[in-house]
Amino acid sequence: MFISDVHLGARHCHAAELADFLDGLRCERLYLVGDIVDLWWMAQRRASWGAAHNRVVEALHALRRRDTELVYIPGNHDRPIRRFCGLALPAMRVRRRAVHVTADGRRLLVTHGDDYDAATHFGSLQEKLGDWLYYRILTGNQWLNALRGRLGLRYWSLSEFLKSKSGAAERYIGLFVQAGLDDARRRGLDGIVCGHIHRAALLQRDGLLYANDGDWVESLSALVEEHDGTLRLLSHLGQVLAEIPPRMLPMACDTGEAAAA
Ligand SMILES: [Mn+2]
Repeated sequence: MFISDVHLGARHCHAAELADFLDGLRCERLYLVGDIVDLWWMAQRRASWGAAHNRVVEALHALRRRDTELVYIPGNHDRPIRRFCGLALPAMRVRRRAVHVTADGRRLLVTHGDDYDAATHFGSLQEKLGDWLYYRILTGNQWLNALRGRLGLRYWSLSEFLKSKSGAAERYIGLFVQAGLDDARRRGLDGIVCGHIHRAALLQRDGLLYANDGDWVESLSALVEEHDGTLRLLSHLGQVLAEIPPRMLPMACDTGEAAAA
């Protein structure tokens, strides 16, 4: 399983939903694909660390006790943890990036995704301004949905709406996806698993796979690989948002037989 962009300690983190999701989870390995703890927020703002945030940490400990292997790949909001890359701590391994091999043999680059900010012309000033604006919009979202809730209307994401209406956001996302795929191809891999842009996706393009596990601020989603290599994007309630079936694997036996013949 892969999750990222939890932003623990930040005001807009949906820690309770994540804790519920992790409580029922059984998996061999959990990749924490960056921005898990929002050190940036906690240093710049007042940390909002409530009981639900502790429940997430406890749920991770419980997974560890159930023999789930934890791999932490720090992102830009938990960048200081990159100092520990390469270490095998008792609880988890910390890596700058990883290569995950699926059951059907696909080799996937696992990385947070902020490395592609340069490719999307997203500088550090824009990063700071973007973060500020993003959190402002999320706060607007909370107010709006509190009001909608009181009026008996269902949840509606203002920031998703703005992102889908804004051509600049779509262009940015397009450049990000392409930069990720280019990086995977350069490394001779079959695809990429990342996060960072808070836009969950699971797709194939030019023979490569692009998976973005989303976030726990808005999309509340995770990426899972089943035992046969099927990849699924799941909502926090377990709904399947997207799926890619395993690759057929006749090659190994065919070539063997051909060689024997
Ligand atoms: Mn990030």
